[in-house]
Amino acid sequence: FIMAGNRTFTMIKPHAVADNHIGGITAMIEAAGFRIVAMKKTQLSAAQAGKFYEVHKERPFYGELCEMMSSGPIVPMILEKDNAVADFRALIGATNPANAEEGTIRKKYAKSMGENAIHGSDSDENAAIEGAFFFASIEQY
Ligand code: DGI
Repeated sequence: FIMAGNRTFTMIKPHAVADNHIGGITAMIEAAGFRIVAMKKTQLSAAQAGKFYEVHKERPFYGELCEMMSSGPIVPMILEKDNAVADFRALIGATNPANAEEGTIRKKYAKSMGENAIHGSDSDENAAIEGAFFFASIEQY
């Protein structure tokens, strides 16, 4: 039985997949104590990226964000760990890689504010919504 709060959602962004960093990033995720519950390689259309990032639709970078996120394959995952959302935000580091702490995924793999290697849900509610966007229950083990 999985308690609420023990799961988060992530995806490896297109530039990091294109640069062959799936293995390096999933190794950091597992080494930090997360269990991979679901994982696949897929690609979003611009419209699907727009729906995923709908909360940002008024932000100036929304168009650029949707274009970047649909530019190539991504690797979405559901992860499990105690305190998953907060602990995963700590593991990925700051949105702007210039501010990302040593030892974080973004410190190692992010290239810029837009190409920042990886997504991490910001709340338990959004983790559930985002996980369900990509994965059916039969894909979550
Ligand atoms: O939760 P985060 O991914 O750390 O950051 P967020 O929820 O504020 O923004 C979502 C994504 O939008 C972020 O990972 C990259 C992109 N983004 C945020 N701020 C900027 C941005 N992209 C560009 N190009 N410029 C920004 O200022």
